[in-house]
Amino acid sequence: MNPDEILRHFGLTEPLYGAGVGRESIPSSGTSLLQSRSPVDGRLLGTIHQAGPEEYEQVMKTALAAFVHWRRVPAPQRGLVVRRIVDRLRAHKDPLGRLVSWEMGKSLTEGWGEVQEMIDIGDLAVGLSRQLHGLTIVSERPDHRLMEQYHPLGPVAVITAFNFPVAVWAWNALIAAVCGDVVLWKPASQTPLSALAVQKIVAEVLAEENLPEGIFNLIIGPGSTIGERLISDPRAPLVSLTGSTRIGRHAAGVIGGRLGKYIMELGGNNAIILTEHADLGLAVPSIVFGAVGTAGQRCTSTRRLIVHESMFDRVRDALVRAYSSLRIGNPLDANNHIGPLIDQAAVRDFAKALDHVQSEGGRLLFGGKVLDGPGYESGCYVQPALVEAENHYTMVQEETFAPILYLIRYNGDVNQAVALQNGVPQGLSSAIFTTRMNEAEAFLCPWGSDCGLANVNLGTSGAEIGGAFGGEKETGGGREAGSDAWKAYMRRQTNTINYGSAMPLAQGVRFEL
Ligand code: UN1
Repeated sequence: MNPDEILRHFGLTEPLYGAGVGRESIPSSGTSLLQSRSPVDGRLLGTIHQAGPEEYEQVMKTALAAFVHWRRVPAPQRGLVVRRIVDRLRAHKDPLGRLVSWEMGKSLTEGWGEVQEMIDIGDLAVGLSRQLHGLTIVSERPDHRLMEQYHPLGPVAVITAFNFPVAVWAWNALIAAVCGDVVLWKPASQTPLSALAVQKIVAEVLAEENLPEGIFNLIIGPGSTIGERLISDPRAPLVSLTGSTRIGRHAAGVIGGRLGKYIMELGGNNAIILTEHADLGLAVPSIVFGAVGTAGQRCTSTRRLIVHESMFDRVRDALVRAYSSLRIGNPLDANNHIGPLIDQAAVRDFAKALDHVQSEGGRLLFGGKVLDGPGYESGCYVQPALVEAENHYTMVQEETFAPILYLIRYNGDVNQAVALQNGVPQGLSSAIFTTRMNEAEAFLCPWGSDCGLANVNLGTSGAEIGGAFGGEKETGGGREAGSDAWKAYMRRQTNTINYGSAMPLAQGVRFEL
């Protein structure tokens, strides 16, 4: 299927509009156009009329009206609707995965993997729809009951990044939906067509179920207008934002200023530690996938490798060998390991970071070229880079969203490696390779890794959806996906019920009339 066929398959024929509450999108009154260009070969995939303030208002009003209905639907029935959406995603896995690959540039196996991630979280949400539970707590007063309930929260704003153009929506939207919320989705400007395809799939199911429009909504528009409106709108009690620390810091200020709730999933600077007891047979493929998978554009991508001095030369040589065998090119060709970066701006950031780190003393060990010539006409392909560096370099302290792996030596014990791993402002994902139990436990213990994700003998990326996903420090502190992350999408209410005939006060306070 070529991109035109995929878009036709999803009924995405021009004119395309950025605002949608149901099956038909809302024609935009504004004139702002957004072009989606494929980083694979530079072709124009489609042009979207972006939403303006009027469409925003229409979407928000429809969402609020839908919420009034949706929150009354019993949660297990909401789960059945999500189940139908998941069935439909299963049926569309191939074309949707392909569209993600064309529009974002990730390899096709990762494009399919991304749709699988949507399916997995959807399955989890269906199960969860029968498990939304609070506690009951013993009361200190006779004939009293104390309990907690979780109630739907309202419209949830979901702002997603280009690197997982559809899965991160699903983590948020499918969980929010079983919780009884409605969702307003603002996707990244680089990947609007993938979002439009998902909106079509979902709206189709809702129409078949005779549900009102406005449960799942899409608003494609510039961050400076639509994004700002979403974060400052008190009608959206929760904003879930995936993006850079810079954007997250701004949004957290705005949302915090109105005392709204947020889930932030921001930058990572993820490290793998290789101790002197690491099994390199396990470690090397994990490092390479972590560093070059999705062309280094996952928030969980491996950016730093902290290697014990005694292993350093062996590891460096093994990585140079592995990097030499990587095939870079069209991500829809299964022979290639790595596709393009998202756009030429990302390529410029990659080149700038490499220049900068070398000016700080970093040594380029392999790669780092911007590729041109046949197959690379889009100008978005680069050769992944290996750089020997030190942890305190400015560039090593920052997240560059590109395939650059910094190799850092240590010569002490595991605690020294952990201190280096923790010695950055971000705190998303981390990993250690060791066959020694005491080293693994030192990494996982309370004074070990300070990240939201900490793995033993596997890499930093590719988390399953069953666990809570997110990180500490500048990563923003939010948690999405599995475990009890659903609680953030609901409001908690504590209830005290008196079933006796007296009116005792708590804390033994006496008040008699
Ligand atoms: C992201 O890069 O924003 O753990 C999400 C992973 C994927 C999700 C990454 N399951 O790499």
